[in-house]
Amino acid sequence: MTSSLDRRAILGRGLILGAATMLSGCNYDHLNHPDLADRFLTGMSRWNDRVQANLFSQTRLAPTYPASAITRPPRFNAFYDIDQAPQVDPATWRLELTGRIGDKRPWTLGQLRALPQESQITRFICVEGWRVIGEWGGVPLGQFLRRINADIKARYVSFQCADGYYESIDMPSALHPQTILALDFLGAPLTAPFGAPMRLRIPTKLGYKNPKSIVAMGVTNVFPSGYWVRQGYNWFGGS
Ligand SMILES: Nc1nc2c(c(=O)[nH]1)N[C@H]1C(S)=C(S)[C@@H](COP(=O)(O)O)O[C@H]1N2
Ligand SMILES: [Mo]
Repeated sequence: MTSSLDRRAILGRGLILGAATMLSGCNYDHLNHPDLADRFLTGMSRWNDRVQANLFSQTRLAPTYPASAITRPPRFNAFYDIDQAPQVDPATWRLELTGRIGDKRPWTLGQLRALPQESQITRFICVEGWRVIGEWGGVPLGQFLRRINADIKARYVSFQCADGYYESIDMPSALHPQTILALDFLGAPLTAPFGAPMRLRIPTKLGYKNPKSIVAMGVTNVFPSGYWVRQGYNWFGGS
């Protein structure tokens, strides 16, 4: 019998693969019917978002692994080469808060480190076709959202990064117990290429939904989209 987790995984990947296939398949058609092709693709992708959101369960956990399974060395990816990663000064860095949040005072790294921390060994999947297992530690996002008195009935949580990257996730995924604002990677503070001083680690979603070097976080009902989503990737991005 196929477990619901397996079915969700198969369906999720199938939808993403389907969208990717159509994207390349439509390039030719695009020459003749640019508006129609764009509208069709965006419509399909938003439909995929809804299907995936309905299949998502806040209590279903992504698989965790033993320390022996950790991939070494880790694998870097961004829309630039590793030596171009933004250098953020941890002493002056602040997490800025915007939107539907009761207490919008910015947070220092020291304040975030003083909160209860959790760490987990999970699998990270990039749509480019590779996967690694790593250990990330930090502050559970759901606990943080409640602490800053965020409107957890709002639809989206958005993230802005030091390199201009941006992403957003649905509120149920933000409140998932394995979704963390990661400060540590492989047992040490995050390094610049891997998202220092803070990144989102969300093992229920694909790699591009894990923004690095976050400088601002917002809570909103207005669809914030994302860097790769604007270029045709599916927004929900479940793994
Ligand atoms: N700020 C920022 N975050 C980002 C990206 C990026 O280019 N900039 N790339 C995303 C993609 S596509 C992937 S696969 C992962 C890679 O994370 P890693 O370098 O820790 O493997 O970061 C994601 N978060
Ligand atoms: Mo990725």
